[in-house]
Amino acid sequence: MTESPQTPKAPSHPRRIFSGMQPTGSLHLGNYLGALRYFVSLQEGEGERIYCVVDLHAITMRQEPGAVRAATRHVAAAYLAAGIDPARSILFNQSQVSEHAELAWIFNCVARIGWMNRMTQFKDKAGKDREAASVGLYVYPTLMAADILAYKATHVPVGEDQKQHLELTRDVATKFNLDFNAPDFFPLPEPIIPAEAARIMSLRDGKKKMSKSDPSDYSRINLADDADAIAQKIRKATTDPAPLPETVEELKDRPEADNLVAIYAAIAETEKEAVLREFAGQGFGAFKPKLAELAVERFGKISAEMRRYEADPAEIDRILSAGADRARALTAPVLDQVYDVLGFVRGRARPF
Ligand code: AQP
Repeated sequence: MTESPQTPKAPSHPRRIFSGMQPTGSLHLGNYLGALRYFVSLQEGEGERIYCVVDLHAITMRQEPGAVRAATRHVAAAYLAAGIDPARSILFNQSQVSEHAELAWIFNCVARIGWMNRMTQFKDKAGKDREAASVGLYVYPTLMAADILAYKATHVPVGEDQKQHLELTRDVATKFNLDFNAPDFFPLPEPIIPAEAARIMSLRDGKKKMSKSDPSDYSRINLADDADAIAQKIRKATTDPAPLPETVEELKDRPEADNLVAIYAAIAETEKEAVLREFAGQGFGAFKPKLAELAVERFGKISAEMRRYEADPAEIDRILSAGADRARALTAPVLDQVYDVLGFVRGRARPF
């Protein structure tokens, strides 16, 4: 059948979803509400799903080897407890699939220093003493581009904070395709950032995002926290003395209040407006116990499942290793093609 001008062109790259999380500490509510819950729901849709524990990213900051290994199992347990099914998604850790690092080197030679200098996450994470930051932290975005493009992934569910890195991934793909005269070799991956995806802030400081590596455990609700810990952290969360207002605009200069309302809305899968309609005029003495109740109800099962998985590290290792075999089957041919494009030979028995 010939293609008429009306027939939409078939996409040249099949839909493939890739995303990852760093094993840098305890996974928290922000990781879940901003990203992980979408990883799970995407299992219902079309396209292959590849979910990674990005341990090579973790070592861009100093880590104890034993801690990375434990955190890798912890993140894998969180994926599984949240509902990632290894039969429907490929679940593995990055360091077992060497093509990620291999492609990252090539992308270091494609990306420009000026691009890296614009990355806000480097500035945030390096802090004041940039000279002392690792080179790996600086080129973190090229490794992320390699993670995605080693699978020729077309869609990447991420939190709002990762949008800039995904734009850089598209720039790397575009430049590679152009530089090596390989049109459409790499797809230009699209972010999946649902409109309602929440950016969850620290329970201690409403202007800082909730983060795994925040030294204060009271700044976040960990997915592994039990009911008592969740309730206690919400009770102690920083707030102001005013009651909840009637409109979202009135939360603008009250970051901590805004954050707790946003968390409630995200867990209840509703809008902040709806939360304010229910709680306007009430103080935090009334609101916090309701939020704690909701959080315990929603996360109690996940945290119990996490503890169950974490009690069996051998089973987690088996799942990661089987996932890595499946991942390698996808990345090896892509790297072979990349080497061909570059004029290299990749470990195959043919003359140079
Ligand atoms: N506070 C957050 N709100 C919404 N989404 C968030 N994400 C992270 N924090 C929030 C999303 O979770 C995914 C995994 O993140 P990551 O492991 O790659 O690292 P990160 O973004 O640097 O997350 P953390 O928790 O802040 O870790 P550390 O402390 O190690 O830097 C991403 O999709 C991210 O957007």
